[in-house]
Amino acid sequence: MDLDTILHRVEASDIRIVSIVGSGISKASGMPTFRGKDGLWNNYRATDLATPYAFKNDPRLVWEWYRARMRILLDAKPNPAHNALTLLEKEKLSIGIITQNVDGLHEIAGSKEIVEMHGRIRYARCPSCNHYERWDSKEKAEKNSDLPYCPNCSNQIIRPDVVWFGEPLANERWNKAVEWTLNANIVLVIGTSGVVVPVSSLPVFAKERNAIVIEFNIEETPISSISDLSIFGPCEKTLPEFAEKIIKYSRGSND
Ligand code: BV8
Repeated sequence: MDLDTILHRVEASDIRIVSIVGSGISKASGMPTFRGKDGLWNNYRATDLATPYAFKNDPRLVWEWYRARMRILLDAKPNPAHNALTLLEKEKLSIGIITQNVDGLHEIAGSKEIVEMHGRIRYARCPSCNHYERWDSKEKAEKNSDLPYCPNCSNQIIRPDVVWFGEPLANERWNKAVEWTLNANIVLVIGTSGVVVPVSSLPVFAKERNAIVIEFNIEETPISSISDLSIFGPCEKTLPEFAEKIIKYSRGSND
């Protein structure tokens, strides 16, 4: 089915988009993906490092990994794919962005309605007191093997404010993501391999509610089989083209 046919399945004056986003959207901003060949950390797998066990077992290695990612992130800027989602929100066509990414680039792009399902790498927190601090600075990201202890209660090593594998997602984030997904009539699934639970189940909920599911990826994923349309190509190119098309379609209703 082509995009025009699909779009005509929703009222031009009643477009409610939710975007479910993964690391592929930030590739063009210089952020490596988790599972691609240029994966985040070639000699280790993210699932080996982004876990409470890895942090307990070797906090230095885990902090080395996060500092390395932060050094890349400090130079990263939103790309045309992030900006396309901000434009859809400005045009009042987007309910919100459900992102698995922890890089904060949607917020920097100017999007307001965002749920960061897996937390935020630009912040660190103490596991035992309520100390919370920004981590996205040159000095904090520089290569060093010191372990950052909590300046408040000092007996704990602070940790990135992210959700690790094996940790539950915050209820309020999950509830909001489900509410948005059930309220959408178009769900965009952008730059995600669709393997991480529970976010990967959201497109299935949408499909069950007869929402239109459109996938943006450079290759087939498990989401492709439930998508009404898979638009293959780099999303930094395909998403702005889609946004332009759907904005034109929505405006056609007011002409
Ligand atoms: C939970 C934060 C329960 C940290 C992340 C066995 C089977 C099934 C499930 C499990 C299992 N064992 C364990 C689980 C559950 C586990 C899970 O899903 N594991 C996976 C690996 C199977 N999930 C969890 O543990 C979650 N918690 O279930 O809790 C619970 C309940 C009560 C009590 C205790 C526990 C928590 C998951 C969160 C993990 N944290 N990140 C950090 O970032 O440091 S996940 C991490 O993966 C990132 O957030 C990342 O975004 C996310 C998903 O990956 P993708 O975004 O999809 O990235 P990926 O590289 O995979 O894909 C990129 C895609 O982009 C590719 O498709 C590529 O083709 C495409 N692409 C590339 N370039 C472009 C592009 N597309 C378009 N344009 C381009 N230019």
